[in-house]
Amino acid sequence: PFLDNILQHDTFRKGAVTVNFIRDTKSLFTIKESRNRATKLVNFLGDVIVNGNVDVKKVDIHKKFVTPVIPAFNEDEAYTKGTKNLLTELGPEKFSAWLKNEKKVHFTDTTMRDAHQSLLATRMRSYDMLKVAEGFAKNHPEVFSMEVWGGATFDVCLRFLRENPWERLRSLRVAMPNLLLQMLIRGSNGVGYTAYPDNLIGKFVEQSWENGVDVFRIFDSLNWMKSLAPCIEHVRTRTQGLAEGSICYTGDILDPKRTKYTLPYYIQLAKDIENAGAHILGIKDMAGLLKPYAAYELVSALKSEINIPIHLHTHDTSSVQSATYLKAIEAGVDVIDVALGGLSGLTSQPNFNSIVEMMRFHERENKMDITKLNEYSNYWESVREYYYAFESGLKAGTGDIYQHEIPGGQYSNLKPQAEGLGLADRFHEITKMYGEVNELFGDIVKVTPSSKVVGDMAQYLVSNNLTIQDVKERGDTISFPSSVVNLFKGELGQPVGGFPKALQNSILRGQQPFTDRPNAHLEPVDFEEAYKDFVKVFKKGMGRELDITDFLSYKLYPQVFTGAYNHHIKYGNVMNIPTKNFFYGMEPEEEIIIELDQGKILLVELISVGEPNDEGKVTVFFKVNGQTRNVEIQDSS
Ligand code: 3PY
Ligand code: ZN
Repeated sequence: PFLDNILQHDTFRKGAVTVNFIRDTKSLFTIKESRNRATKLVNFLGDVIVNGNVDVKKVDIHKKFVTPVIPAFNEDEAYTKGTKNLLTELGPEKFSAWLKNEKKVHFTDTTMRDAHQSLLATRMRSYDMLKVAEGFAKNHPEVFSMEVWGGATFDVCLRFLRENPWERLRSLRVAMPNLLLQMLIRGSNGVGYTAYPDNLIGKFVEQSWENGVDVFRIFDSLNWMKSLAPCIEHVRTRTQGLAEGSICYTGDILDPKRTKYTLPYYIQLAKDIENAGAHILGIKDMAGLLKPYAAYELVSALKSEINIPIHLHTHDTSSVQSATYLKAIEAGVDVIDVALGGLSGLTSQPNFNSIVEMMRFHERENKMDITKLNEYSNYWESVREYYYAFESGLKAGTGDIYQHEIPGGQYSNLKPQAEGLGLADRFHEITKMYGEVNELFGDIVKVTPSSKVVGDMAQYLVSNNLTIQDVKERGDTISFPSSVVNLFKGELGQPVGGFPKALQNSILRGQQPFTDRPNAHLEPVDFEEAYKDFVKVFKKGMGRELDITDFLSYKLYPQVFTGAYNHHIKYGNVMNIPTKNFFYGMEPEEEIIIELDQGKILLVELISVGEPNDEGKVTVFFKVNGQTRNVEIQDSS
C-alpha cells in the first residue's frame, strides 16, 4: 500500500513530480507514523468495544441502523457561484445592499449547527457533515448561508467528540467554497459562558474569518449594546465578513401588560445595532416566542426604521413557527433560518423542505431543487439514528414556552439534565420554576449564557424543595449556585432595566457588583509570551505543528482543550471514525474504513473480543489492512 499510495497520487500520475514532491507529500512516506496512528485508532475502537464510549449513557443493543444514502452529485463538475463568490466580489457593504434589494426570500440552513445543538445535544460529528457538504453546495448553490459553527459546537467538539473545531471549519470551507459559512458568537462571551478579554475575542473573530467564517451572528445574552458593539467592530476591522448584529427576542410585543420588551424597545435596539456598523440585523428568537402576528408587526416596523437587511431565526418548540415565517415574509424579511426536514421541527428550526414548498408559486419564491432537497432530508433522517443516545425524548410541540420562555436548545437539554439529577418526574415543575425565576430576576433576556443561570437556579430550587417565596424571605441564608452569584455581580453585563436591588443585595452579601463591562476587568492576553508558554506545555503536538487556533481553543477552554489534547495523544485523530463505531463500537466480523489522509485508508475488521484476564484486561483482535492486530484494553466495569 505504501508504494500504491505514491503511484496513485495525483501529482505522480500527472508526471509532475519535482524535488518538492517528498516535502509536500511527506505523509505518503511516513509509514511508521501511520502504523502508530493505526494502533492508536484501534486502541480507541477497542476501548469503546470493551467499555463503551464514555459519552454514551444508554446503549440500545437492539438498535438497527439503515445506511444513510448520500445524494448524488457530479464530483468533477465545478461549483456554481453562490453568495460567497458574491461577497468576495462586492465586499460586505455592497453585499448588504444587494441582499436588501433581493425580492425572493433567502434561506440559511442551520442543519449543521443549531438543528443538532437543539435536538441532539450538539453531538453531530464532522464525519456526517463532510459526507454531504460538497454535494450539498453543488446541488444547492441558491442557499444564502450555511450555519455550521459557533454556539455550543465549539465546546462540544473538543469536550465530547474529541475533534478540533477549527479542523471542522476548514474542512467545510474547502467542501463549500461557493456558499457563505455562518457562525454564532455570544458577543463578549465568544463561544463560552463568561466574559473574555477583548483582545482574545478580537483574535478569535479574526481567526474564525481566516479559517472560513463569513457571517458572524453576534448577540448578547442580555441584549447589552456594550457587549454587542465591540464584537461588531472586531468583524468590521479584522475581517472582510458580514457582521450580523442581533436582537434577542423575548416576551410578547402584542401583550399590553408586558412593558419591558416592547416594539419601541426593539426598534431602538435595532437602530443601535445598525449604528454600531452591522451589515445585517438578526432577529434571534431563541425560544420561539415570536408569534406570527407579532412577527408581522416587528418586521414591518424594522423594515421602515432601519436600512440593513433583516435575518430571522426561530425555534419551532411551539410548532407554530412556520406561520411566523409566513407573516415575516409578508412583512418583507430578507432571510429566514431553516433546517433540513430530518433535523427540523420541535426545538430545532422549521422545516426547510416544507417552507420551500410553502413558497412555491409565490412572488417571493426562491426556486430550489426540491427532489434533491428531500434526498438530503432523508440522509439526515438516517444519520440521526446514530445519535439516538442524545435525543431529548420530547415528542410534541408545547404551548408552555410562552409561560417559561426556555430557549430551544436549553429546553431539550433540560429533560436529560433533570433525569440526571433524579428529577425526571419533576420536569414540568422545573420548567414552571424557570418562568418564576425569570420574574424574580426582573424578567431578563434568556439565552446562553444568561439562560443557563436561570436554569441552574430553577433546578437548584426544585431539587432543594425551595420556593420563590423562600428566596424572597430568607435569601441571605441560601447558598446560591455560583452562576447566579456571578450574574448578579455583573459578570455577564447589565440586564435591561438593571438588577432587582433587594435580591441583588441578598445574593451578593456585601460583594461589590460591577456596572461597567466585565471585560474591562480582564487582563489582555499577551499573545507573544503566552503562546510561547503554550507551545512549551503542549510540545508533543498532535501529529502536526500546533498553531494559533489551538492556542485560542486553549485560552477559551483550558481544561477542555487539555482533555482533547491528551485524548489525541492517546488515540490520535478520531474524527474520521464512522459515527456508529465512534459511539457504539464494532460487531465481530464488521469491517470499516477509516480515512487517514488523502489516499490513505485503514481497513479495520473486528475479529473477536476475549474475556478479561486476572488483571481485568481484555484482548481485542482486529485485522488492520489485512494484518492481525491485537490490543489489550483494561475493562473498567
Ligand atoms: C447558543 O448561544 O449556542 C445558542 O444557540 C443560543 O440560542
Ligand atoms: Zn437558535
